[in-house]
Parts: sequence; C-alpha cells; structure tokens
Amino acid sequence: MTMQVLKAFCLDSKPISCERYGCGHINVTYLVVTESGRRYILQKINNSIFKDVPGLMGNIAAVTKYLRKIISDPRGVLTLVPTTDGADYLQYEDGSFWRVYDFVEQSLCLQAPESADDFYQSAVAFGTFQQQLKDFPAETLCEVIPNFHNTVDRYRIFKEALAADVCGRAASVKAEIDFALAREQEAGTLVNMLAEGKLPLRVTHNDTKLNNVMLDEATRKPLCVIDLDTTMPGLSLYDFGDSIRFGAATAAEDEKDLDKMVMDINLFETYTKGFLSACPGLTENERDMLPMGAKLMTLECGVRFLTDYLSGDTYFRTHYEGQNLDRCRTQFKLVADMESKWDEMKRIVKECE
Ligand code: ADP
Ligand code: GN1
Ligand code: MG
Repeated sequence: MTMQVLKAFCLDSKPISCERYGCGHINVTYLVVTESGRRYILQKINNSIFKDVPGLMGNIAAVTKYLRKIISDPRGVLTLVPTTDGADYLQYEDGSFWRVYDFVEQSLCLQAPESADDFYQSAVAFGTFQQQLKDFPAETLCEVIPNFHNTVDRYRIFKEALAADVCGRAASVKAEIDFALAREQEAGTLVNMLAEGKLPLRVTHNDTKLNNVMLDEATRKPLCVIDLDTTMPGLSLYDFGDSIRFGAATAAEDEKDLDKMVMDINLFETYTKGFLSACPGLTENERDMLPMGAKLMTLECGVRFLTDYLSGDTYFRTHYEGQNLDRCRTQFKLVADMESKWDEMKRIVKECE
C-alpha cells in the first residue's frame, strides 16, 4: 500500500524501498529510498489522536514555509514534498492521511542525551525555534488539541473526574488529591497572565523531547526540530517547562521509588542557558516565569495522570494497574522538589541575563 501512496507524491525518481523507521510513538514512519539514492520520510498521520488533519497540516505548512524564508541551510527546516496535485498531504482512498518530508541527511536523532551537551543542544534547538518564530502571527494557527496546556481547564476536568469517581479510587489517593488542590490557585498563574496580556501568545512546539531534534552528525549541533504535529498557539513557557519536566528529571516517569525522582538543578541550569542563549527575544515576564513554567507544566502533567487514574485510565496507555498513579506521584514529587529549589532556580535564570 505504501508504494501506491508514494505514487501520489512528487519524488525525484521511482521509489525502490519503503521500510518502517525510527522510534516515534504517534505516527507510522517509513524511510523511502528512490532509484537515484535519494531518501525521504513517509508518514501515516495518526488521525485518532489528531482529529483535524487538514488543520494540523495547515499549521505545519505555514510554519515551515515561514522558516524556509529565513533559514538558508536546506537541513535547517523540515521540507514537505508536495503531491502531484500540489497538496501538502494525501488522503488515501481508505481515508488514511499521508505526508512526505525530505530526509534530513547527515544527522543524528538521539533517544536520550549521551552528555549534558546533548541536552544543552536540544535547548538551543527549541530556543532557536521560538526565536525564529517570534514574529509569526501565532493566532493564525489552529489549536490542534484545544486547551492542551490550559491548566485551569485541566483542573476543571480533574474536579469533574473527582466528583464522578467512576472507579471508586478517590478515597485511596487523598494525599495526591490534596496536593493538587492545594496548588489550584497557583496553577492559573500563566493562563491568567496570558489573558491579562502580560505574556505574549507564541508559536509553541509542545513535544520538546530530544528525539524531536535533529543534530548535525559532524558537529553534534542542532539542525532543526521535527515532529511539528502539536505546533500551535501557546506560551514559550510551555515548551521550556515541559523540557525541564521531562529532561531534567532524574528518574523515569513511572518510577516507584520516589527518592530517585528529583529535578537535577545542574540540568535545569544547562537547559536554561541553552534556551536563553538561543532565544534572546523573550520578554522580561517570560524570563521571570521560566521556573513557574517548569513547575506548572509538571503540576499539570501530574494532574492529568491523576485525572486519568480516577477516570479508569482511558487516555494515557498503561502497562500495569496503577501506572498512572505512579506517574502522577513522580510528577508531584518533582513539583515538591522544585518548590524546595525555587530560590536557586530563580537565581540561575537571573544569572543568565
Ligand atoms: P512521532 O510523532 O511518531 O514521534 P516523528 O515525526 O517524531 O514521529 O518521526 C519519528 C522519527 O522518524 C524521528 O524520531 C526521527 O528519527 C525520524 N524522522 C522524522 N522525520 C525525519 C526527517 N525529515 N529526516 C530524518 N529523520 C526523520
Ligand atoms: C504524551 O505522546 P507523548 O508520550 O510524546 C502527551 C504529553 C504528556 C506526555 C507524558 C498529545 O506525550 O502531553 O506530557 O504524554 N501528549 C499528548 O508522558 O497528550
Ligand atoms: Mg517524535
């Protein structure tokens, strides 16, 4: 079927192979090689997670077109290969959605940092993405997943799940519920600042993991960020915060031994330095709120895991009973750890000025 799909795209010559590729969790990715030896990435877009594929592809096309005008290196931005009809994606006869990108050659895509510098370079990559898009009209992009980081709305859904308590689990997780509720007011900080015009609406990536950055094989410096599916209007602090939540944590998201889970302050410093060096265009309020971004993205994620636990694990895939509760606990442990390191986090941000 993939060979049929490929016929609809303007490749340089006939495709001779098409094999599953990479370690992504969302889309189905293939490496395509043509007769000339040229390589492409073919992806079947996950339209059960992404309900509005035309909207999503419109975002990717607009953002990459904008970046293409300001970046000269061909590997510096993802390049969509058009269909023979001149479209950015194909809806195949069975209803599935497909797109093709030029393969980013001579690159590395790491699953985990091999050194602190790899983490630093991922910060540079996402900081650069933010900086390059600082004048892009973010409000013209569609909200691929509505209210994705609207922490206030996430609390509303959490409280609904708590009231419904469909699995009868609430009584056994009182400590976690109390932890979340004690921070409800603070959880609205960023959303409120956005509403009051104190933080600018930006283009955000929303999946700032290391394996969404392509590094130059020779220099190990960033070439571009990939996986633009969740690119939408948001706050710069969402991208910064989620990177810290995931990348500066010392244990896995579902670690049971909470003593192992803290925020590594050195990694916080490494990421902050990389992000700010690449993104000098942040406003003073944005810079001031970087620690808050880290804390609230972590709190929000913990609340989402707790909500899913209370609702019977319907959103996040689980591999064992109670995994979402374990995930919630690591996130709340990280939040508590950030609270204990708050002054240091603030100092690090100040020292980067
Ligand atoms: P998912 O949403 O499933 O994570 P990605 O768009 O991140 O999908 O792609 C999965 C993997 O495929 C990436 O981690 C990367 O290794 C590889 N990949 C994606 N796009 C390209 C590209 N244009 N050039 C080279 N490799 C790519
Ligand atoms: C999901 O798909 P993945 O694992 O990259 C989730 C993120 C959460 C993350 C927590 C679309 O990301 O928001 O932070 O799990 N993505 C979506 O592990 O809900
Ligand atoms: Mg990915």
